[in-house]
Order: sequence, then structure tokens, then C-alpha cells
Amino acid sequence: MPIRSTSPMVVVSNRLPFTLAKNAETGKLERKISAGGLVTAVAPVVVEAGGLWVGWPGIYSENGLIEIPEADPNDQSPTAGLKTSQVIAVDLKKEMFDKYYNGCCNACFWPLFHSMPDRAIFEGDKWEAYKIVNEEFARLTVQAIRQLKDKFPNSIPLVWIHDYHLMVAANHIRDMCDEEGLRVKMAFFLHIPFPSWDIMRLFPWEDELLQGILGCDSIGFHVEDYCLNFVDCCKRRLGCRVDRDKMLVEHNNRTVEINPLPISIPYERFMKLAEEAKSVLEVDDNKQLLLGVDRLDYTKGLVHRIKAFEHLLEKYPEHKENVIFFQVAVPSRTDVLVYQELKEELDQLIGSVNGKFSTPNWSPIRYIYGCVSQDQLAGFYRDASVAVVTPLRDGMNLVAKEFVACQTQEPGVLVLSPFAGSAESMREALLVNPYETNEFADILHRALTLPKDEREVRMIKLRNRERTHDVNYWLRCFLKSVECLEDENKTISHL
Ligand code: ADQ
Repeated sequence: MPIRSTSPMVVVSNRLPFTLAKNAETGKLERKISAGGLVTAVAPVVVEAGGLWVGWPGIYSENGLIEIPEADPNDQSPTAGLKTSQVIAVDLKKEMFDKYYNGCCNACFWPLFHSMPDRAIFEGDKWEAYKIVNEEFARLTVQAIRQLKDKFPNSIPLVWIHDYHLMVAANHIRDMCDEEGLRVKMAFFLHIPFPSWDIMRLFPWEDELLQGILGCDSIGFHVEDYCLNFVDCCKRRLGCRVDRDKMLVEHNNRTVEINPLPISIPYERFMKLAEEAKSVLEVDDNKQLLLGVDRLDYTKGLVHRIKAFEHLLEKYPEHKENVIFFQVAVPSRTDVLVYQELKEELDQLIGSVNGKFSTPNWSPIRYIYGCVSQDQLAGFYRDASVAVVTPLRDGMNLVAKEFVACQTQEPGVLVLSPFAGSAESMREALLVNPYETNEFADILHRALTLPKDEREVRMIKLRNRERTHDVNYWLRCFLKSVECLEDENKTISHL
């Protein structure tokens, strides 16, 4: 049963749900599909409810104009139904985009919100660029709202703003709508953690940031802790009246609702991929596979993980020649120095562990630095004995959930960091503090030697929970929280 919104929706995100790229032969712009869970879940609702999507298309315009092509007729992706008229591309100059995206979003908000303030760079000109870009997104969002008003004059559009790139767009949208007498409902969802007050107050322009987020009527975070952190910041920094139990914040004579909305994955799709995937990893039946799958990012704890694996081989030598650690790391933010340094550090560490322990017939670590297809990934998840998901801090972490969905054969074990949002509900995982190398090695040993009946019990519970709380459940919860979930037996009222 498709999920439907009673209001036409405008989704606003840094990136459009597909990127544009020039075809080398024809020179024409084409849509390149993104396969993330968010796009898979949200795009059909936008298509179905006749809504719009506002975002950056991944390219810079040559003449101030970006023409979005229609989807390829063979496109089977969830965004194929999004017509050109349903997409608004935000055209940004390269210099401005660099300051906003690299300078402010990635060099400041990313580390700060992951509670790594020493890595955060606070620069006034980058913050100014961030605000200008947010204003531009706001301007185009209002354009989208006007279009919806013409098309559906009797309904109030729902604007859903995503993530840390767009935290100060809402008030601009509100002001412009007020001026034109346009009614609108606004929601925000943050995909990364929201840190404690003590971290947040390091941001020199915290007031403006909090007020920006409070421009929305409804604010969602993955888990309750992040919600409470936000409520505390509003109280302590802005002096707002708050209700911590009901998660309400009063601001500018409005009551803003805060909701925990744990995101998830398209469970059935991953399960099906795993059932159909070929086994591509040539690993003897008697060897156990430990698996890591991450973007190459310092928050994901890759160096800590490899050090713990090294310690496992030292402390429990019986695993030598009997286990393989398979790490897949997607290149990420490759033009940023700290990411280049992290890659070098990891390359060296993996080289030194392999040099230290390899025998003529065995190397302990296999490492792919690159993107792999989702069906290949599903096969890796299915064939792994242990998934090692140990970020130093992570908003949610979808890899833990994808692994569980793909465990369609011999039950494996999930080793999970308590600092990932997913640890809040995935209670049957083996939890480990990634900073404590000795304990980490012990937990890896325990995971590798856990009896089958215990693995089974844990995995069944994990799978049942993720199956019912999948990405569609998340979307329904969101629409319910903003009172826009269409009764699933009715047709859409605003059409
Ligand atoms: P990310 O930091 O990107 O997301 P995560 O939730 O783990 O982290 O999602 C990563 C995605 O990339 C997964 O779907 C995974 O399958 C895919 N992926 C990873 N390595 C890959 C590889 N080598 N090849 C192909 N695909 C690969 C942010 C937040 C998270 C939050 C999500 C969603 O940082 O905390 O869970 O948004 O809200």
C-alpha cells in the first residue's frame, strides 16, 4: 500500500534525489540515480502527492541556467516518476558552494555535531556564506510553494527540510510566505546527532542557528537523546520555555514540537537482494569473515577498528589463518585534507597489519577503497560472520540495519558501537566502546565464538524489529507527527 501525504510536499535537501552529469558522447545532461534509503522512501510520496523537490543538482551552471532532463525511459529508480516540473535546481557559484559546503557544513558542523570540537573550524566568512546559501534555498522553496498553491488552492503545503546543510532556511521561508499571505507547514529532520549543550555552545553563532531550526513547526531527530539535547540548548541559550516530557519548545509565540524519528532502511529490498546475490568472496568454508562497510570518514572509527583487529590476532592467536577482516570504504570528501590524511593513515595501518601477520596462504585484511553495488553489498552482508559497526559517533548508521536485513542464511553477529543512534534500539547486538582496544578485541573474539543458538536468538529479534520498523514505518511516523498521513484506505484528499 503506497504511503500518501494529505498535503502536497516540498522536500528541500542539499542534493537533489539524483545528480546531473554530462553524457560524454552527446554532451547532454543526464540524471544519475542515487539509491539511498531516504530517496527510495520519500521520492514516491513526492511523486504521488504532486509535490516538488528543491536541491543542488551536483553541477555548476555555465550560463546561469540548469535544465533538468526528464528521466530516461528505462529508468526504474524511485525518482523516475519525478517530472522535470517537479524539480527545482538550486544554482550556486562554485566559490559560494565551497564556502558553504566544505567550509561551513563539513569543516565546522560535521565535526561539531559529532562531538569532535577540536576538529571544527569556526570562520565568520564561511558562516556568512552558509546563511546566503540557505536564503537562496528558501527563495526557491517559496517559488515551489507558490506553484503548489496554484495547483492545489485548498491545501496547505508541507515543507520538509533535511539535514545540517539547511538549518537556517525556515525563517526566511516563513517571512516570505507571511508577506505573500501563503500558508505553509514546515518540518525539519536532522540526519546526524544533535550534540549536548556544552558542545553546542562552542559555536559562536549558536543563537542564530537555534532560532533558524525553530523556524519550523516540527523538528525530528533520530533518537530521544538528540531531541533532549536540542530542547536543553533552546532553554539554556535562548531562554525558551520548554516541556522536556512532551518535547515542546515555545518560541516567538509559537509552540514547536520535537520528535524522535529513527530512520531505517528498505528492509524487504535488502533481504531480497541478499537472497538473490551471488557469493563473490572466495573464502574457505572454515574461515570466518568480519565485515566493515563505511564511508571513509573519521567519525566511523576505522583506525580504532583495525587496531582492535590487530590486537585480536595478538591476544587470541587461534584466529590466525582462520579469520579475514574485509573492509569496504567508500571514498568521501576526497578534496578535503583531513580525509586524505585519514586515507593515508588507514592504508599504512592495513599494510603494516598485513605485513606483520600474513602467511603464504593468508592475509588477514582485505580492503576495497571504492563504491560497490548494492547487490554485491547484500552478498557481503549475507556471507559475513560478524559485522563490525563501530563509529566513534553516528546519527543512526544504516549499515547495521542493512546487515541484519541481509542475514538470510547462517546467523551472524552484529558488533555495534553504543555511540551510533542505532544502538538505542538494536539491543541484541554485542556493544563495544571503540576507544577501548583491549575490550574491543575481547568482544570480537566473543562474536567469533558465540554459539549458534545464541546467534540465532539475537538475530531473529534484530530482524523482526527492523522488518517492522523499516524506512516506510519511519515515513509514516513522520507524516503522522505533522498530521499529514493519508488514511491508507482513502484516496488523496487534495488532488
Ligand atoms: P552516512 O554517514 O553516510 O549517513 P550510514 O547511515 O551508515 O552513514 O549510511 C551509509 C550508506 O552508504 C549505507 O546505505 C551503505 O550501504 C552505503 N555504503 C557504505 N559503504 C559503501 C560502499 N563501499 N559501497 C556502496 N555503498 C556503501 C548519514 C548519517 C547517519 C544516518 C544516515 C541516514 O551520518 O548516521 O544513519 O545519514 O539518516
